[in-house]
Amino acid sequence: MKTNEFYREEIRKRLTDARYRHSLNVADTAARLAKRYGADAEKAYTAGLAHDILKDTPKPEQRAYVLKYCGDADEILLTQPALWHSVAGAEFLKNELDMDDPEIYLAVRYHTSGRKDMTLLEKVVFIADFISADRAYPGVEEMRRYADASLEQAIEEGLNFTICELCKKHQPIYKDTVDAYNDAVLHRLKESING
Ligand code: DGI
Ligand code: FE
Ligand code: FE
Repeated sequence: MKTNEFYREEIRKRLTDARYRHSLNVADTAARLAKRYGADAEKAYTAGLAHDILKDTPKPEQRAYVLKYCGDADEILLTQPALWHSVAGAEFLKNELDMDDPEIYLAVRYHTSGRKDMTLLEKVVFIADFISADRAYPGVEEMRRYADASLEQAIEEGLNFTICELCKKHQPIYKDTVDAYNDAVLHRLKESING
């Protein structure tokens, strides 16, 4: 692991000003949610700052990192450029920038798709990306209220929104996104059955 200053500069130099501002906002929101829900606020901040590290890197380079580090990449992953920066970013941080924290790795790796059985830190970063100060889509205020009331509910709403948007555009849904959605819905259904 290198110093915070080292990572901050490595992240900043790879991003446009707007994307770096987004990353600072996600870091702040992730730290706040971490305190609210009992996750490690410092790790949440670092993961939030790092989550989009390769988002502005040329797509062929992102894909090359996916191929290099992710031997089991499936067809959907390999054909959906929007998914590459999270997988490539996590591997890049781990293998090329010596960031050796497994919890931060997972939070970056799954920040776009989610997955079944996300850790608390993964959930915090996933939702921070939806509600950071720079987000202005219709419904963001409602998402912010969900995030303060229940992380689980916010995740279900976020995944519902993402899957609906992808369906409208006739895009494939990555298996981890489907698993994350089913996980969130089943969690709620089981809770209502069990009282
Ligand atoms: O990097 P950000 O813009 O901050 O946000 P993000 O990492 O959540 O990326 C959002 C993009 O990823 C958006 O264009 C939708 C896309 N996406 C998310 N889940 C899936 C997906 N695309 C496909 N094809 N399949 C998914 O499961
Ligand atoms: Fe992202
Ligand atoms: Fe982001």
